[in-house]
Amino acid sequence: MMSDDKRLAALESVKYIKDGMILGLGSGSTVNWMLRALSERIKEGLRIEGIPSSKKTEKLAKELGIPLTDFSKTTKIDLAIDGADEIDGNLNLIKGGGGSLVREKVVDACADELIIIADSSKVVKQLGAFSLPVEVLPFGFEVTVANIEKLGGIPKLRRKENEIFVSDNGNYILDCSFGTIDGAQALHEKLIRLVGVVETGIFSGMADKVIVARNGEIKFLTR
Ligand code: ABF
Repeated sequence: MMSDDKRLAALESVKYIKDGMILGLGSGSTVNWMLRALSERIKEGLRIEGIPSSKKTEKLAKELGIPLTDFSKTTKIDLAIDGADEIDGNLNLIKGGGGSLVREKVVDACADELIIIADSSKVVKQLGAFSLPVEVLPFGFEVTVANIEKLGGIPKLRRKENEIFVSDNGNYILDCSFGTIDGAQALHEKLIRLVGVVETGIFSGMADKVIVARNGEIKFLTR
């Protein structure tokens, strides 16, 4: 069962959390399992402070009694634990399915170490089956759509319950199909230069370790 595997990967990641750490808290259902396990460790006396990467994560962390801090208090994150939508053999990631890619990238890039947790369905030979989320400014997003199309993408404005989805940062998300993505970082660099693009869901060269669970077994992927 995929959710059991997500939970297994999450439980394994909590072993890497040490007393006194500042933790980057990612987003998504796999991370939510990690938050629940972390909450139990805190009840047993573990002292950490977390910086959440989305309003959803912040809400659940508060409900679970996980002490939180923010970048106004510290710009040092010892360890970030996050999920992913696709993971290739070089640990390039596609993230953003949950709409939190911008804050996730800020938190994950700041961390001294980034651990990604996932079930095996996320591991792919090549990125691209999952449409690439790109966060864009609402103003003039139609121009950004046209510019992404010129790069060969097929952008689709993300909607939620028939409304345009708005990120925690007040921006829109374009889910862009590029087919199989050969050069993830090169594509990111083309996209990030487009006026109106805030951030892309390509996380290249960031993950230090990936904990993957498949049918109850844990595997570790490293770069
Ligand atoms: C988050 O984890 C997002 O970037 C990504 O979409 C999500 C994966 O979702 P889940 O853990 O629910 O499969 O970091």
